[in-house]
Amino acid sequence: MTELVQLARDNGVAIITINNPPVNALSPGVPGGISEALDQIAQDDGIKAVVLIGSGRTFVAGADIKEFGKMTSGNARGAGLLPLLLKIEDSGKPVVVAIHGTAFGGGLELAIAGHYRVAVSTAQVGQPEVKLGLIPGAGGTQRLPRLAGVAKAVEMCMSGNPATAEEALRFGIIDRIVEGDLLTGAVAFAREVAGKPAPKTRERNEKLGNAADNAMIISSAREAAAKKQRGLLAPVAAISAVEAATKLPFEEGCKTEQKLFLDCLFSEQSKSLIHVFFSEREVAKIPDVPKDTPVLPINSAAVVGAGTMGGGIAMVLANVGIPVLLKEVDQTALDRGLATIRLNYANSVRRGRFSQQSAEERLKLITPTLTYDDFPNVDLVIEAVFEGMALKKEVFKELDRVCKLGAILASNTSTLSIDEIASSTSRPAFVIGTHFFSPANVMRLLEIVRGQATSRKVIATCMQLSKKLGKVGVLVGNCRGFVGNRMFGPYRREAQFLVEEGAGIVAVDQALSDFGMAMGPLATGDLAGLDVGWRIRKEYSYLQEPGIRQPFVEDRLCELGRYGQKTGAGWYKYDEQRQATADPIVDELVRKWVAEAGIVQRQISAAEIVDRCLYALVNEGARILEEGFALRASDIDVIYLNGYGSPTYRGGPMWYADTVGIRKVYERVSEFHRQQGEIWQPAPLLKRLAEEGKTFAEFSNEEGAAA
Ligand code: 3H9
Repeated sequence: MTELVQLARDNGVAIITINNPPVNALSPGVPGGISEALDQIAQDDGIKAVVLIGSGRTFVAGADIKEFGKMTSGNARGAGLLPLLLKIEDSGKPVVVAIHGTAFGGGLELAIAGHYRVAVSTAQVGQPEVKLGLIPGAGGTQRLPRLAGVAKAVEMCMSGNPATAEEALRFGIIDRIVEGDLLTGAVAFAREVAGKPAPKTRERNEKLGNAADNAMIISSAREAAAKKQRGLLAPVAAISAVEAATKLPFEEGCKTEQKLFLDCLFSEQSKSLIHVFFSEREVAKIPDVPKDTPVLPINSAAVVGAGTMGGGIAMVLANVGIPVLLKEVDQTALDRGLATIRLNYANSVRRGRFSQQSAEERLKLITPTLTYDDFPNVDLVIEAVFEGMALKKEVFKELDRVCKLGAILASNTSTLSIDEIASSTSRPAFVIGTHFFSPANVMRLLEIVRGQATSRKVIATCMQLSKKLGKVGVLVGNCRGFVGNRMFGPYRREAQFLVEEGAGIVAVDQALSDFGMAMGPLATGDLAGLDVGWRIRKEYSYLQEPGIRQPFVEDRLCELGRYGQKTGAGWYKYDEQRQATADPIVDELVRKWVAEAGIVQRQISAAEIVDRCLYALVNEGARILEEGFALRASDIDVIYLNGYGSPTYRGGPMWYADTVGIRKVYERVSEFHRQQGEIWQPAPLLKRLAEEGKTFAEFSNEEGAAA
């Protein structure tokens, strides 16, 4: 037997332990090891029952995702698992699977091939394959409905969301929740069932329901997938695979599942989603801030500014139990901020996210204040005042005066220089950017901006804190707009140019929404408020190079008071419920302004809209990468996926460029350069990679960069 699987005996019960840290993935060697153990058990007359358990922090988190990239149509069939699962099911001695941590993907498929399952109360079970663009590929779509019923199986396989132990018990996925030591409980259970006939999951057809009910379940699942999982192939395939379980005998159903699994496995979507999975873990790895870097305790915090962002950030902190002071300059602003927080919490209670009691507890953790009196006690301050350098510097000067040494002073600025802000303090090593995205209590992204002097300890603390807050923290360098907004500028610039050149407003947004973006760029502007960018453009107008084309329609809309959703009109017009409709007045105005500017309009295809907007992102991303303001291309992808509504199944803009082919992207960018002038100068890195036939991913792996 391999080191990955161990066999022990306890008075007539065999204990098979999977030992493949960190998550006991079913890497090569694990299925073989279990199979060998079963062979030995079959020959040992002294053994009456079997317990299968995982060592370390979890049962089995699934197939080894790293192996998927190596699979070809020749070697991918069930990744060697299917025969093992039949062997477990056919074992003459009952197999009790003991679950702690997670039984995910192939891990749950392994578990439900056993005759019984016991779990600790904190365990979770799930088929998260769709999140990787896959479906269960080792019988999960066929066995799960036989245990949990068709509706629950469809829900789990199409959403990828896990069930708690309690839920799993209720649905028949597990048979008992064990209090106390799991192995002891599992062995006791095994003794209870030893010698009795053991049920084979694949023969348990009683929960498969009837044709009419199943047709309803399947059709409403398809409808929901089309709405909520727009553009994703795997959920649709998962539904079809469970449908096969309701219509075909087990073996035939497994064949259908295999075919659908392989279609998914070799799809571009799955490769992109697997890229996303590893990118989101890679992001935490910072070459000069290793895992063992000491961190500072964050037991209390303060937020300066109770506007939309400040209030949201205070909620984020309170949500994880960190008491937070919320400071404003006057009572009216403070009251307004608190009222918004109360409303947001009430909405969460109404939507069933948490209980009234929990909302009250969170609210109690937020202490409103008009002074800095209690600031000397806090471990972290996040400044979220109006976006203006003079004001930020004033606030930081004050924070420097009142806060204890060792407190982290963070700014939520979205564009301004962290170094300049830090220069107003006597402790730039403790100053950092924590750029939350709106709404702060919802969006997962947190750009962590490293200044020249920011200490490693402070970076490590903020990275750790981001995880605690349920955010994906991405370390970026200190350039204007950091990574996300610096790239968003050219992206939105192109959207506006396209409108000036003759593409309709709706056509621009529709093309990008069809590409998979959560929202089109013009509608996004309306949501964020067009006046925000307008003000920033005015503040930085001295930086604009003369002779470089600038979009002008949005500024004109702002001059007319059309700031977007908040004023009921922007690119679109909005009703009371903030539902957008096209506004012919804007079309008319655009035509007039464009004619006055001497721009001749033309027909523009959806493909050109997508290329112009996406490649503007990519070209700027390439500059950021080469200049070292992002550590790797995949970090940029993580930013776009979690903060800007980029579709996960395209893997983020840099990955998308890799999949299109850097040479092709470079040629198209060069074409835009010839047509549109200097703003489309290809990034030197894009040119180099195109010439060398390389990808952004290869650049990151080989050369890396220092943020
Ligand atoms: C599948 O099973 C298909 C089947 O139907 C069968 C087909 C035949 N493989 O997330 P963490 C690594 S598809 C390889 O930071 P946590 C991860 O990269 C699979 N590696 O920890 C990281 O490495 P590093 C279905 C894996 O405690 C380390 O483990 N299963 C795998 O926050 C720690 O991970 C899934 O989709 C894996 N399966 O969360 C489950 N899983 O330290 C995917 C993890 O080098 N996994 N790693 O960066 C998860 O959801 C979470 O990792 C889990 C732990 C909840 C388990």
